[in-house]
Amino acid sequence: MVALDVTDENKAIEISREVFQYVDAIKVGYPLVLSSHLSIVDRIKEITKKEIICDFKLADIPSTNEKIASLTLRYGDGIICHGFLGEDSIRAVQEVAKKYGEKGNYKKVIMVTEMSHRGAIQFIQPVADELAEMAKRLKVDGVVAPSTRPERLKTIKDIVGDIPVLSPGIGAQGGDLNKVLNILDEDDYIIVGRDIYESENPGRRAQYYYHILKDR
Ligand code: U5P
Repeated sequence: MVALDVTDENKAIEISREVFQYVDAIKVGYPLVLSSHLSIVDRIKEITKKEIICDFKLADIPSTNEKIASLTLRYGDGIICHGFLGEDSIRAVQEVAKKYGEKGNYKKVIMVTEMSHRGAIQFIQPVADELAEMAKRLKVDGVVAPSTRPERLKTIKDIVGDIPVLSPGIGAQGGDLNKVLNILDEDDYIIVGRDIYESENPGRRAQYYYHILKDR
């Protein structure tokens, strides 16, 4: 999954065209959407025909989460929310996704357990296992867990079982793909941003990851 955190709409489109054949999904976040519009998701989808996940890390009370999720899922195929707000905030997002599902549009609700940066050790890590247990209980469609700390990735993966893991931290954040390859299954994703979109040839860089993952 490529993270398209560029702040120029045209650049985002250009990179999408270069990398789409090597990725399973595209993740957009605030950098791109705030510098353009949420409808950029439609444009990228039209070009790539790939799953688009909106990484908005929802972290609010249920009724506000619900509003943000309703607006976001008009465009994205999935939405990432924080788990530390508690069960009701996640359930509110799942309710929205369910309504879309009833109309035939499956939407994924993905929950953050432990983040990949160093600061996550301070407050999130101490409760991350419990968050993973909650994710499993709520049957979310995916969880985010760090490639920067393979042992934590493994623990969280063991807790969530068959729920797919989305793992950022490879490349720019120092995570080593070789150290997580044997932890991740076929349904899991690595998320790579800067190492692809800041490279001289994003297409070739995405292809590099594609081959490693495909040939393992
Ligand atoms: N992301 C993380 N760590 C997390 C959750 C999400 O890095 O724990 C997101 C970042 O916001 C970025 C992408 O969009 O994943 C990683 O980008 P990069 O470090 O590969 O450039």
